[in-house]
Amino acid sequence: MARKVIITCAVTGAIHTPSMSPHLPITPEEIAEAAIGAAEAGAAIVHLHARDPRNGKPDQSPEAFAPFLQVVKQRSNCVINITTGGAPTMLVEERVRPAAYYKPEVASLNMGSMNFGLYPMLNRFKEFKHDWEESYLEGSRDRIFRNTFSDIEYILTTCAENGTRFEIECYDIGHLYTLAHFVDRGLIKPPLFVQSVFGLLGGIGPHPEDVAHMKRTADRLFGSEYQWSVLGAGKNQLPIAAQAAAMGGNVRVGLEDSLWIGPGRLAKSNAQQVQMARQIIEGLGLEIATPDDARNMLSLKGGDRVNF
Ligand code: KMH
Ligand code: ZN
Repeated sequence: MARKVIITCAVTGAIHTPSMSPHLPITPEEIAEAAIGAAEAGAAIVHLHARDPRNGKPDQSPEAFAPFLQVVKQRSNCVINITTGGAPTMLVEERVRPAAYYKPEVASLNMGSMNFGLYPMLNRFKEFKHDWEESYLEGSRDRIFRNTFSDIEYILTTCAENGTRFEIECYDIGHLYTLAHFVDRGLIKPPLFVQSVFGLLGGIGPHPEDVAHMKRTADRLFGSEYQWSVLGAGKNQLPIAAQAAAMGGNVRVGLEDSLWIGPGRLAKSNAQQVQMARQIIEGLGLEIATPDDARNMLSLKGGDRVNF
């Protein structure tokens, strides 16, 4: 039997701003269409953020999520993952509110405080439609994406009692050790879903050796008790997906992580990146996981046990 590979699609996020691509989903309708399109193309999990439809600014109020959560749930069986990362400008109490309220099957969980450098994108993008965009990017020179031990514990205790499990985002090797610490304390239970992030300025780089070292370390710490997934930022997205799929991993794509489908070519949709990931996976003789496969692999509670 071919191994099954979970494709996660992160459709909008909080890294890119509306002026960077006309294809970045902004409104609830666009976010819903993007998520449903990604699921139809083969994503088992959709990772969702919300934005203010008037200006595209990241919005972590539970009300901002309501209009698309219900639509995606009605039109797709995909696993819905709600961010607790929100944006690096937000504090943890604000960031956790949508996941605490909607009790999704999966929520993201960021495993360490770090620099989160978005300002190099100012070299490429120079004209902005909305006032907040340039200062948001520029401000990342002096901003810490705060995820202290106490922040992580707060998210874990708030969400775990709802049966929500986690997409555990690890941007460096030390984050794997922080995860091992929380596993030792019994606050996170296997099977772990480790989303390792490569090529984000402030975290580990995108070199194949970085990917191999992440996997080696996670194998040593978690053995068979974890599912490994990768996310390559920007142009690293598909090369890292291909490397990790060949090494036994799962993959994440989506416009949250990369606006591109090839050198200098903007992706026209999230589904286009999912199709590309699917081609790579199937080209390797592997199968894509359905949402129910992903539920089995990650021991999720089921799409009928959420609060939306
Ligand atoms: N955009 C990713 C690098 C979250 O939503 O919790 C980080 C992320 C954070 O996905
Ligand atoms: Zn995210």
